[in-house]
Amino acid sequence: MKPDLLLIGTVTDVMMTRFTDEFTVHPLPAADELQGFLDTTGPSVVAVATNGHNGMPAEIMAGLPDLKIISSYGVGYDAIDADAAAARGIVVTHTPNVLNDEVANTAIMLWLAVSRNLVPNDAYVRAGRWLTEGNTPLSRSVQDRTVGILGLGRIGQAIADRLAMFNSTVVYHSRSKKDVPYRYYGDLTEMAAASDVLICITPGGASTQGIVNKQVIEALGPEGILINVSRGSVVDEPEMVKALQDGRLCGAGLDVFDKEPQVPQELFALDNVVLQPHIGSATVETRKAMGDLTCDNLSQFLKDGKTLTPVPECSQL
Ligand code: A2R
Repeated sequence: MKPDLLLIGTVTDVMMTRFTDEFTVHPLPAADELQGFLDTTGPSVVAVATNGHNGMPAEIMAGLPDLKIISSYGVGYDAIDADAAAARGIVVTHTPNVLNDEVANTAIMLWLAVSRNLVPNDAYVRAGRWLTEGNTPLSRSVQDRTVGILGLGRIGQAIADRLAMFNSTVVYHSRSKKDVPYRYYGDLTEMAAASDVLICITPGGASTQGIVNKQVIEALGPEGILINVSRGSVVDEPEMVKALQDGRLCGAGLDVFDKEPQVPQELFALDNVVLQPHIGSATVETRKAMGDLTCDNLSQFLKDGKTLTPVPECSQL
């Protein structure tokens, strides 16, 4: 008898094959069938496979009394109550490191696109306006800028590494000072005031909710560019939208949104923003690596009760 696994969200065929090799897989039932599923099958479910977006709803976790592992596809796990899981002895795993380069590349791509007017210029050429109206306005250089990184962790460091190519002055804000050759700001507003660009790459969740607030946006200022590849919740979205509309913020490159896939409609009318549908890590190569690690964590757990990449809250389990 294979152990029971509850699958939340969709996965690739490769992942599904690996899951079904080792588990009896139960896709998450529709809302009106959920309670029936929890009553009948819930008691035998030992594993959940999910992702950073769908997470682990508390009412489902409560209905799985023998749950032992939640393997999440993605590095951010703000949609999973890891403390509550750890308190029940449930290990939560995620997929750190394998996506550092990809998300860092996405951050740089967004910054270049916003600074150099990539999207409006492309539209200009396609509309035939180059022929009739001549050259477009000059853009702003990404060379020799001060770039503030909010969250100098695994991905933040990969972003900093890339910034050397642009002769950037890298500064950062995180909860603690790191042993790195970049200036640390304990105060985010102060860092924003000193930065030409603010790149957000912290986790989401309560501790970072809206920390890029009105004050930080004002400090970044009318010449400043905001790049968000972390979570939409990190930025006060209504304040950001107003600042972009009023020219109090120069531009923004956004891969994430507070209520995604809903995006504030006001942004659609703005030329100074580049909008992406949360694709920071979404390449064939990186998503494969994330899928492999999601499966490897489950396989390892079945083998010896250990996991490869538990979240910090569960590292002592
Ligand atoms: O705890 P610290 O001092 O190491 O700082 C972490 C920082 N961070 C914060 N900074 C300011 N205020 C906070 N409340 C706060 N909470 C955390 O974010 C650290 O420098 C960084 C997170 O780094 P890692 O844990 O290595 O995460 P990784 O792999 O870089 O991914 C970051 C996020 C994910 O959670 C997803 O939301 C997104 O990127 O894909």
